[in-house]
Amino acid sequence: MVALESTLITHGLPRPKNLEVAQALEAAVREAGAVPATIAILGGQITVGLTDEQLDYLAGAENVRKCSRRDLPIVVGRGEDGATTVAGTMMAAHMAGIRVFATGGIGGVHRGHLFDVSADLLELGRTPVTVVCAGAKAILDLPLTLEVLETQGVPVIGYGTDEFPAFYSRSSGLPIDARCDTPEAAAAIVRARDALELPGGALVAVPIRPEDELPASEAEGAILHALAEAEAQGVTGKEVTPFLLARVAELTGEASLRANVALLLNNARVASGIAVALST
Ligand code: PSU
Ligand code: MN
Repeated sequence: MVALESTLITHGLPRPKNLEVAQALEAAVREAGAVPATIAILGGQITVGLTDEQLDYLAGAENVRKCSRRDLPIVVGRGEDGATTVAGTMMAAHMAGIRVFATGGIGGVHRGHLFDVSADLLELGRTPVTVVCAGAKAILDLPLTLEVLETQGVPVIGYGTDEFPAFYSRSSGLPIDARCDTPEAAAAIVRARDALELPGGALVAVPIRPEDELPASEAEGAILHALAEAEAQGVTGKEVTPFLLARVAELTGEASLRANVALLLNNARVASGIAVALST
């Protein structure tokens, strides 16, 4: 089983592309021989494995709350709808016994706002779910994000790479903790973590494929522009990540959106391979 998150559906991708991508991710997991479970909160129920109708509803819903750890009791207690972030999805996946989760990029430490540390990083330190991603979102401070992962005791595995990937582009120049070139090699580390009864998860960082990559210089220009706008407009808290990603997509003429979709599909395939390896 491979968990998939819902914040990217409600806050990450524009309509109607969001539904298309959510369905394509589920299809990619099935093609790779695993079972997808898209996770969200619907009417206060933590829902693991949305039906086609539920996916369709969520993709069209307005003002759905972005749910990290702190939001979960609020949305459940009030019987509301919520889209789970990486942290929220990890929690729900673990409750349901799912060990592998595919996403685009995790949250991290925001540039210039060193106390804005995504709850994703702390969740990775406490919940035993393996998160497959293309690194942390490039809008973040990647060196500091890796520092916090180290503090949290999270092994960072580079999948087919010696470097921490930079989301839209393949390299950041930053080292990972271990390189794995096969699903079995990654599964062996996950199994060891379980056997050692360590509390947290593991991060598998998969670089975007070369043909889908957005040159780092191109992405960085748009990111710097979007960051300046966020400062000027006083965007803060949980709004920062969706704001920056949407602006980067606009500023790159959708090239970042294409890269985002490509890396999501790639991560879904790798996660499925690891889930299959863990099940055998
Ligand atoms: N993808 C997007 N927009 C988002 C997110 C993903 O296009 O907002 C979510 C992810 O689910 C990630 C979260 O877990 O942003 C990190 O946000 P924060 O920095 O508020 O923790
Ligand atoms: Mn944040």
